Amino acid sequence: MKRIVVSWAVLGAAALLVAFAPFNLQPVTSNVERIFRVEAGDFAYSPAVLHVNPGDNVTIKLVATDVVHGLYVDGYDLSVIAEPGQPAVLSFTADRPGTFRLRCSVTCGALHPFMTGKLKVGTNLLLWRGIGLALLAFLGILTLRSPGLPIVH
Ligand SMILES: [Cu+2]
Repeated sequence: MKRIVVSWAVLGAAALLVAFAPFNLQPVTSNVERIFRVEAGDFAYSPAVLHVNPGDNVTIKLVATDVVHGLYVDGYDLSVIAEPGQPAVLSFTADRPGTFRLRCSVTCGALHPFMTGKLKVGTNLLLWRGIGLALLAFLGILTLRSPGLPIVH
């Protein structure tokens, strides 16, 4: 009987750890070259969301398809401006995890303030936490079915 109580306490503690532990204190760095071709036109970026891992070397080739557009990366304080027919390149190391807004830095028309995108730097923590919790729930079911689960002692 005592064994079941202990194992549930262990599982509960593990669940809390998986759900709330600040894993991003030590982000997994990958140092991979990530090259994106981003088309800027019609008040939008395509693709609008860029995913990279912390530590990646990111190169964004900005291609303006109608008028002059810019791309400013919030948080990194970087920008680049591309004229039609003259792609511009922005390279940097994604050393700050988080989600950063991309904004057009050139007043390009009426919808210019809405010309935004996102740079997401980081592994998908929510996904991994979800997988971890699912595994723990599975372990919990095993514990229920066999009270003498050997992982306790
Ligand atoms: Cu623009």
